[in-house]
Amino acid sequence: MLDAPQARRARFITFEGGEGVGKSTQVKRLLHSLQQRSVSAIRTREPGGTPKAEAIRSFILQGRSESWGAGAEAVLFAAARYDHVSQLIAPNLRAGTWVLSDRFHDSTRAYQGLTGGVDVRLIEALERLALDGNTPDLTIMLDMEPEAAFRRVAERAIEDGLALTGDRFEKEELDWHKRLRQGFLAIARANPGRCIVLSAAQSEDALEAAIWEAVTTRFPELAGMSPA
Ligand code: T5A
Repeated sequence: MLDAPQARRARFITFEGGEGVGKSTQVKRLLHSLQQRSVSAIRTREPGGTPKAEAIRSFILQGRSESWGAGAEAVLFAAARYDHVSQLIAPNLRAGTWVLSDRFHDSTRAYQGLTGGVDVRLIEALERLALDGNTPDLTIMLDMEPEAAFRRVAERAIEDGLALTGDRFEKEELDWHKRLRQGFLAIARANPGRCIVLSAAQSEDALEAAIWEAVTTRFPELAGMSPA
């Protein structure tokens, strides 16, 4: 049984995984489930979440930093994260609001570190500066074959009537995305107390139920709350 102060503590939950695995979809669904139970909660994303971090997002995803190399891009992601944590995430957690983030520091570990080859000492030093102790309480890793996730992204582009141009990272080769997937799984194995891996190759409803089960198991204070 949790004591009262612990029961009231706002939680920080991150969603991670490769391109198109369904992170944004499930962040929205979890936010809805929390708000239905009158839990104060917000959703945000990385890179981005604050005006300055969104400016860095546009710069990177347009490919303008690509020629600078993965190390410089890791620094840019960390600069965006520093602003995001200090201006949005930490103040909300302090005020008792749960924060759900669509990607966070594990994306830098996986994309720039394990897949991009940036020295782990740089990744860890940037992480310490940017997070300033705000490590997620729970990280939900959504895992599936990159080929299947790409099909989803392509279908979404067709439905939206958009050309499938892809951002800076979506353009990488399939092999690169397979290594990325292994990188996320390695992070989860190394952090079993924080990370849970769920198959993203199930329906949106089934995955939502699996996430809710994982969240209520980790935070039992939610289990007794009925939706309004
Ligand atoms: N990056 C980011 C780094 O390199 N380092 C870093 O430190 C950080 C923070 C961000 C890019 O930046 C890189 C990683 C990324 O390349 P982004 O636009 O945020 O760019 O990229 P993604 O996170 O990949 O965003 P996507 O929108 O492409 O993927 P999502 O959020 O995983 O997927 P979602 O929910 O949008 O769903 C995709 C499609 O699939 C359908 C949805 O309706 C949608 O059409 N779908 C499902 N279909 C069937 N079954 C399900 N269960 C489904 N769930 C969703």
